[in-house]
This record gives sequence, structure tokens and C-alpha cells, in this order.
Amino acid sequence: MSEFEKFKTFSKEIQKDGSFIQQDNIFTKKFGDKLDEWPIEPNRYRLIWMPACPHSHKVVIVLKLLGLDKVISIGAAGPYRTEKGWVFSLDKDERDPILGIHYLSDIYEKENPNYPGRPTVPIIVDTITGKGVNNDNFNLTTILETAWASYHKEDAPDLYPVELREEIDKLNKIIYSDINTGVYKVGFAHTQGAYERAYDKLFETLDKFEERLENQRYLFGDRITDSDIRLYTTLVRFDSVYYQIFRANRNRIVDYKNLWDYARDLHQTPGIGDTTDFDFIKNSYHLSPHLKALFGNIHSLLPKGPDLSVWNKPHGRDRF
Ligand SMILES: N[C@@H](CCC(=O)N[C@@H](CS)C(=O)NCC(=O)O)C(=O)O
Repeated sequence: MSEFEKFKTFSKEIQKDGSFIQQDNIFTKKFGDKLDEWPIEPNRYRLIWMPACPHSHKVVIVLKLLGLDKVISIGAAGPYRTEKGWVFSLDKDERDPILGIHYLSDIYEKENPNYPGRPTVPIIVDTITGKGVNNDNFNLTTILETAWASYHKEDAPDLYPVELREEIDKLNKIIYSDINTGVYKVGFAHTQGAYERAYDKLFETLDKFEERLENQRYLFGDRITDSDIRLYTTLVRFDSVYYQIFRANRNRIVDYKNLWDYARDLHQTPGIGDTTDFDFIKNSYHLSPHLKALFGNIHSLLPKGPDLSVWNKPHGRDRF
């Protein structure tokens, strides 16, 4: 089997027209005090992420901004995906110190020994049973913002204000479909037509955000919300990985005026940029075996650029 065939695990998510549609989540049970919900219990759950993953990144940022990292622990998988998926390669003996497992897939196989999908991060795990609790990455941040409110730190920001929830939900759907997974729809397309449709949608949506950010500091005015965190996690990866590897290359984020200033503003906000590990992100996307195979990086070259010091330059967005 060729390297490419070995890692052709996305094939189930490729539609007849060559477009990429992400698989469904398998752990979607909510947190709450009803019988069929996971109880809100401090020091019981563990969030597993992989620092290159944008879907995980938004959950880690929200968890930390809200101070929930004091009651939900965090574990990280290493940057390279094996044939069995993510591995706890950063930990002693390559095992998560709390869950005691080597492969992320152990959690999925506990639920279904023949789990047919890709075991993914982020996922919240029950440390008592080792079972998966929730991997519904679309809803995880708003779950932490609402169901876990009684454990938020005293000065936690309100990332999901009641009066904006409907609008935030609407915008989050667009950010998720056209930006967060939009870049993957571009990168994983299997036909020229599917690639171009996804590419056009991605840049059309980015252009709309460029306009929206002309006269206001954040997506909803003068306060950071859940939507900003979601948009940030794709913007911060864009020039280093999606522009180059996924051929999302009409322009870079640094070529936008408002989006580029906005992305730096968020990046320089305490609790946001300090969760971003550019080296890890570059290594994972450029050198993980499955992506090397898929995108033909046969000599395992890691691009030297782009210059990342520009992320710390003044952004001027405090003028609003
Ligand atoms: N929870 C969603 C999305 C999360 C997701 O796609 N995570 C990626 C990393 S950003 C992942 O873990 N991929 C594992 C793989 O491709 O094997 C899913 O299950 O599809």
C-alpha cells in the first residue's frame, strides 16, 4: 500500500462531486442536571486537544479565558498522526498521564470497538470511566459558556451574552462551515470543481468579514465574543499552513487591512495568542505523515517562513 493509500482515511467524507463533508460527531450528550445529561462536576473531566487543530484551539482558549482549566484538566496529543490516529507522544512513556492511554482512538474504541470514523480532537473525556463525553466541537465552546457558568472565574468575560446569542449562533454557523472547515473543504477537495467552489466560498466569506470589521473592533462591536475566538483560530493558521498546503492562495491574511489588524489584536489579547504555538502548528500540518502523503511533501521539508514576528506588531484597533 502506498503512503497515500495508507492515509486515505478521509475518503468516506468525500462526496460524489469530489467535495469534502466532515463526518458527524459521536459524543454529543450535553452537560446538565437532567438524568440523561453528564453532571457538572469539577475535577472529573479532561479535555484532549492537539495544538495544531483549530477546532480544539477554540475550546482551549474559551476554557482558559473562563477559568475552567481549574476544574477541567487539559491533555494534548502530539503533532503527528499515525495510521491509528493521534498519539500521546508528548507525555512520559507516550501515555496520557491521567487516562493512561497511548492512542486517542482508545477512547473511541471503548464506545465502539469497530468505530468506523476518524477519532478526532477536541474531545472531553470522563476520567472515572475513560469514556468519551463530548466531541461536538461546534457546540463545545457555548456549552462551556453556559452549562459550566457556575465554575467561571470571577472576572471571566461574557463570551456569549444572552442578548446576542441568536446572532452569534447564526454567525458561528457561517464561520464553521465557510472558514473553520471551509479551509479543509479547499484542501481536501478531490476535483477541480469542488476545489474552486470551496475556494470561492472561503474568500467570499473572508471578504465579508473584512468589510464587517471596517468600523468595529470585533465581530459584534466593542466586545470579544465566542465568534471572534472561532474566527481567530483559522486566521492565525492561514498564512503558515492553509495558504501554502491547502492551496487557499488568492491572498494571505496579511494582505487584508482590517482582518490582519483584527487578527493581531486578538492574538495580542492575554489568554488568546499565548495558546498559539506556531512551531507546533507548522510541524503538524507540514510534517504529519498523513498530510505529507496527501500533499506530496516527499522530502519532509518544513518551510522556513513566513516571518511570524509580524504578529506582535501594533494593530491600532484600540482606536474604535
Ligand atoms: N469533531 C469533528 C471535527 C474535529 C476535527 O476534525 N479534528 C481534527 C483535527 S483539526 C482531527 O482530530 N482529525 C483526526 C484525523 O483526521 O484523524 C469530527 O469528529 O469530525
